[in-house]
Amino acid sequence: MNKTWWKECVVYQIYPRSFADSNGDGIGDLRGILGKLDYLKTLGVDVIWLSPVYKSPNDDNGYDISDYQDIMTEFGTLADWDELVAGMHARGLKLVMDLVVNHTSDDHPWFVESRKSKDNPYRDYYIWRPGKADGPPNNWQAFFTGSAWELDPATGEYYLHLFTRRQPDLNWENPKVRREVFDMMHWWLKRGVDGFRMDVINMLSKAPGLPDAAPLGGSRHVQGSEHFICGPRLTEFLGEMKRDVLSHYDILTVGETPMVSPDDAVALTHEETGALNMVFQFEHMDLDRNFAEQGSQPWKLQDLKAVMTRWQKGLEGRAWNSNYLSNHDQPRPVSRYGDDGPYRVVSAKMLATFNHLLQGTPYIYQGEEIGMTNVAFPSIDDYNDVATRNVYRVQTQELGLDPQVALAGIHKRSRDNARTPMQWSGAPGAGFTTGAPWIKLNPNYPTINVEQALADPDSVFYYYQTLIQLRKANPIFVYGTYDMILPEHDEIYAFTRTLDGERLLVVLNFTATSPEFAAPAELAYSSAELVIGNYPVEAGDVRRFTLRPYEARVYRLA
Ligand code: TEU
Ligand code: CA
Repeated sequence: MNKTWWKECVVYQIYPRSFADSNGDGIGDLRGILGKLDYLKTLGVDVIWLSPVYKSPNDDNGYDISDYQDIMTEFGTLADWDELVAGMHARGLKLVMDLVVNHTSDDHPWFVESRKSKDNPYRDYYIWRPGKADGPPNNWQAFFTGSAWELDPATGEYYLHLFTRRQPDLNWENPKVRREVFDMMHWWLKRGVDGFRMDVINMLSKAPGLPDAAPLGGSRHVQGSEHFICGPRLTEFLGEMKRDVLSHYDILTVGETPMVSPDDAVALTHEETGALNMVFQFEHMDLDRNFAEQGSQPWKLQDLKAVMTRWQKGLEGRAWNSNYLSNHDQPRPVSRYGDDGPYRVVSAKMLATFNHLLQGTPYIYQGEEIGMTNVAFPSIDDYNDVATRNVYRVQTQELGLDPQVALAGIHKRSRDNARTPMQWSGAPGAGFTTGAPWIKLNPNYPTINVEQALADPDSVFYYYQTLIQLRKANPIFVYGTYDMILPEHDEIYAFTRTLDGERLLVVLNFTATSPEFAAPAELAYSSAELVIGNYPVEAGDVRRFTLRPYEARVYRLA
């Protein structure tokens, strides 16, 4: 397997709106990020991925872009951006930008032109169709509820939008669109960008004829997705992007790819032939999602083990995993896979051990490194996220769900769980802002915050720091082969990593109980040296021991 910097690095994701506010308007901004680079250096990460910072009317918090080559007014200016990237590079940090090119904002000048008339030169930049007698051109659904089509009165035709109606899909069949996107990518790369995280990049190619979809079922969680997930021209479009743009720079590329299998991922990221370095898969994120009810369901450790093992083995030697438990769209991992009550700190460390010991590049989402938790706001009015508000509206107004039940679902699933401001201190505004934050703080900021974490040698923060240092010092953390052991165990997730005659054993207790670990006979070792763990461990039998709640141990075997 080839050795590359993007396999060895650790990526930290920033959601700029919620990270650090430098001017007291309650909105995080670029100068706020600049002021925290030394904090990120202390943590030890190498790469920073910024969620979108481009001009946007913020229907979907920047994932609706109205100018790809300028900065969102509230976040600062291009000059601030230049200063930020210089500040990163001076500290040896790399910058990955979000590339959102499946769709634009409806405020983008291309769309403003496109909707004017059927013969406008920009008409074919988007996907327009006449309706059928009884409504939209087909039965596809949008991700954030409702039809994926919007009727535009100016021309009496519908345009396609897989996300909100203010996010019209670009027509990638049009070579002019591809040219515009590639030119824009060159422009940023020449300005100093070190890579791209590519939003819903596996949705660029839609099936010819845009046929009606089969009823929902299987792993397809949006009606119509079989006609736009990894569509017929996807590898061609990305191959063109690779030839035209990516291959000319030494960068990190990660595609966000909902609903893909390991085989799909290999097609996109194969060591020799793939267009991208890696993709974000969603199978582990979808285990606790009930698609039929747009709600939650309990997840089982057995399923998590099976999914992760399928990805680890499916990509082994052929492609590279990107490992994450958290991002700006997902509930907080400690509330979801761990315990946000008495075992918050140990379970956050156990999950960190898990994410950093899998083979692949680890991604950390802001606040994860101090064990930030979900939030339960008392009213729907406290929520900002367009997806959250849409689901609540449909559930309470169209499906007749009790508002309290709908709200309880939101507490579990809302994307705003990840978007409450970063908790820097216990001061009013949590050290995030001196003004009124754009979204409420999580009320636990007086106890869970960076200041507290930096003052406590036993904090989640320093555990992450140690994991990152271990990764840098031990190639086996990066390149070791993964093999699961004890596949049938309901409480323990255990696996080995092997490289050049060296072997690590990773033992993780995903429960608040105290299961016993017993090494399988075929795993031969007589001694084991603790590399890292989230509890003090005394000398004793290393083949058989009892785990404490959410305990994690990593041993080097001999
Ligand atoms: O998310 C794509 C995506 O599929 C999400 O809708 C995901 O299924 C959902 O958020 C899980 O709850 C990307 C961005 O990460 C997201 O923030 C954007 O809203 C979306 O694309 C549209 O650009
Ligand atoms: Ca600000």
